[in-house]
Amino acid sequence: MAHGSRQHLAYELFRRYEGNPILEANDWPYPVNSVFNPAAIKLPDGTLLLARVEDMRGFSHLTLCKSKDGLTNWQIDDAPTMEADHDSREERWGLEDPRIVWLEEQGHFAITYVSFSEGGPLVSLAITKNFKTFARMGAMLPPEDKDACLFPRRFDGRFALIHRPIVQGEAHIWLSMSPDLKHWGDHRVLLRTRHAFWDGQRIGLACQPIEIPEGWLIFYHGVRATTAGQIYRIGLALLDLEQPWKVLRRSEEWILGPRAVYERIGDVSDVVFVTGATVNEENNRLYLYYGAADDKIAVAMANMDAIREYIMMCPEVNGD
Ligand code: BMA
Repeated sequence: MAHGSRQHLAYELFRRYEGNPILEANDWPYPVNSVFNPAAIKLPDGTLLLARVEDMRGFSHLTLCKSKDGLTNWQIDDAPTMEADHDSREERWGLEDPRIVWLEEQGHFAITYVSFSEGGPLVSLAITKNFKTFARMGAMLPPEDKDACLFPRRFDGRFALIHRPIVQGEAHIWLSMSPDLKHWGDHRVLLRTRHAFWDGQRIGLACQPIEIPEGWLIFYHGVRATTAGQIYRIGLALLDLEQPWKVLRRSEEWILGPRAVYERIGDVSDVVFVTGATVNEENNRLYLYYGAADDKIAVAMANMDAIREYIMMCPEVNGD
C-alpha cells in the first residue's frame, strides 16, 4: 500500500463530533476551573465518563457523567465522585487522568488513575461494581509513573499493566505483569519515543486497550517539543492478542492532533489527550473521548473497519 494513501486515510480516519466540546466547566453543577481527560466505558444503559475535574486550587478530583447516547444530555454528579484520600500521602495534590476497564473474570471495574503529591505522580488502583462505592487498592508502582491501564483479562494467569514511568529522563511506554494486581514484575519497554517524529519527546498510553480480531489496539499520545511549546497528538499501535508484550504494528503518522479551535486554545494549548473509548455496536464506530487543551471534553469517531484497515497498513514492528 502506497505511503501517500495511508497518510490520506490517517488524516480522515477520525471525525470530530459537531457538538464538540461535549462537556465544559460551565456545565458543572458546582464551581470548577476545568474538566478534561475522562475515562470512558459503555454500560447497558449508556456511556459513563469519569472526568478529571480541576478545582480552583489547581487540584483534581474525578466526577461521574452519564449519557444514553454518549454525546448529549449528560447527567453530572452534583458533587465530586472520587476525591483524593487526604490520609494517604500519595494523593495530597489530587487525582488525575483515570482509565477504566471491566474485569470480566473478577466481575468488577478497575480504575487506574494518577495520584499526585510532592513524592511525584504515581499510578493507583480502585475497584468498583457500581461507581458509587470504590475500594482503594493503593499505589501499584513507585513514582514517577502515569498513563496506566490494565488489560480486561489475564494472560497465562497474569494481569498486564501498561504504564509510563520516567526512567533516566526518558518517557517510553512499559508493560508489567502481576499474578494478583499487587506484586508487579517482568517490566519491559513496549513502545519507545521516536526521535525526530511527532512522538519524539514523550509518549504515554491514551485510552484502555481495545480488542479486535487482529490484536489489541493501543492508542497513545505523543509529544513534540517546538519553539512555541509542546504539541500532544494521538497515534496507534497493535499488540499480539495472547502475548501483549509483542508489538505487531505502529502508525508512523498521528491520527488525531490539535486542529479545532477548542483543541488549540485553552488552559494548555495544542493538546489532544485521549483517556477513554467506547465501541458503539449500533453504528460500528469507536468513540474516542479526550481532553481538549486541558480544559474541556470532546469526542471523535471512526468506523471500526476503517481503523482495522488503517492499522494493518501500518509498518510491522520487529522486536525490541
Ligand atoms: C500530561 C498530563 C495530562 C495533561 C497533559 C497536557 O503530562 O499531565 O494530564 O493533559 O500533560 O498538559
